[in-house]
Parts: sequence; C-alpha cells; structure tokens
Amino acid sequence: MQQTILAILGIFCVFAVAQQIHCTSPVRYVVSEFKANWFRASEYCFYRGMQLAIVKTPEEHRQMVEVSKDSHAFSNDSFIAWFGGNDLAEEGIFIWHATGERVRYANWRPGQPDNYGGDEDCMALMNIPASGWQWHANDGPCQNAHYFICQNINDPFRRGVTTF
Ligand SMILES: [Ca+2]
Ligand SMILES: [Ca+2]
Repeated sequence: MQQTILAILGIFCVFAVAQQIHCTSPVRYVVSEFKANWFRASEYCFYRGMQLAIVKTPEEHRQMVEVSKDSHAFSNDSFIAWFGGNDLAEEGIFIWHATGERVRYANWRPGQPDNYGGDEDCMALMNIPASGWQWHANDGPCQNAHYFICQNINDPFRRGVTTF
C-alpha cells in the first residue's frame, strides 16, 4: 500500500516537474526563410509545429526584434514581417489567432492601427527608419507577401490548462 502511494506520488512529481519546465520555457522566435501572405504564414508555422508569433510584453517584443536583426531577412533599409494578430473577425479588435486571446499589448507606431484604405487587418513588425518605422507594429493588408515570425508553442491555452 505504502509503495503504491509512493509510486503514485513519484509519477505526480515527475509530471509536475515536467509541467514546470514547460511552463517556464522561454518564448523562442524564428524568422521565416521565405515570404508569404498572412494566412499562408500562419499555416506554415502550424505545419512546422509552431504558431505565428504572439508578443505580449515589451520584453517579448525586444526578443522578437533581436531575432529579426539576426535573421537573413534583415536589411538596414527595410524589414517587414507578419506576426500573429489580426482584426478580421471584428474591425478594430485585434486577436491572437493561435489562442483567440485579445491583443492587449503591441508596440504600435503612434497613429496605428489605422486600417488604411479599409483593408488592413493583419499585424506586421516594421522597421523602415527613413519612413519613421522603428520596429513598430502595423496593421497591413493580409494578402501582401512578407517574411513572418513563428514561435514555439508554449501557451497554456494550447495545453488545455486554463485559469478560468
Ligand atoms: Ca482592420
Ligand atoms: Ca496600418
């Protein structure tokens, strides 16, 4: 009886440790090798076992920028890459596509999102210094082909562990 309890306890502890490691694993961002529209970009991230990047904090934004600067897609003049939010379901309400959560933080350039031309629904990271874009978020036309940024999947919503 005691051995059974110890065995169950052991299994639970291993599970708990595994969960802890999973919970605290850092967000890792990867810039694509090719350009695609926002939808294909999202599909490709899933296909590779990842998701189009979610950026919830200034620190995660900084990490995404660092990875972008180190990528082959980077140039000093112009860098544009899709990441994981859009307002396709309801204009002006941005949602992280991979989790369904509302976008509560983004490093929008002042004046953005502007839904320019009535046709800008997908989130892109933009650095075009000559035009005043300095690693800002922009809403852009989803059908445009850009590089894109995937991340490892470590969101609790995708593990079935929710807090509500
Ligand atoms: Ca829009
Ligand atoms: Ca815009």
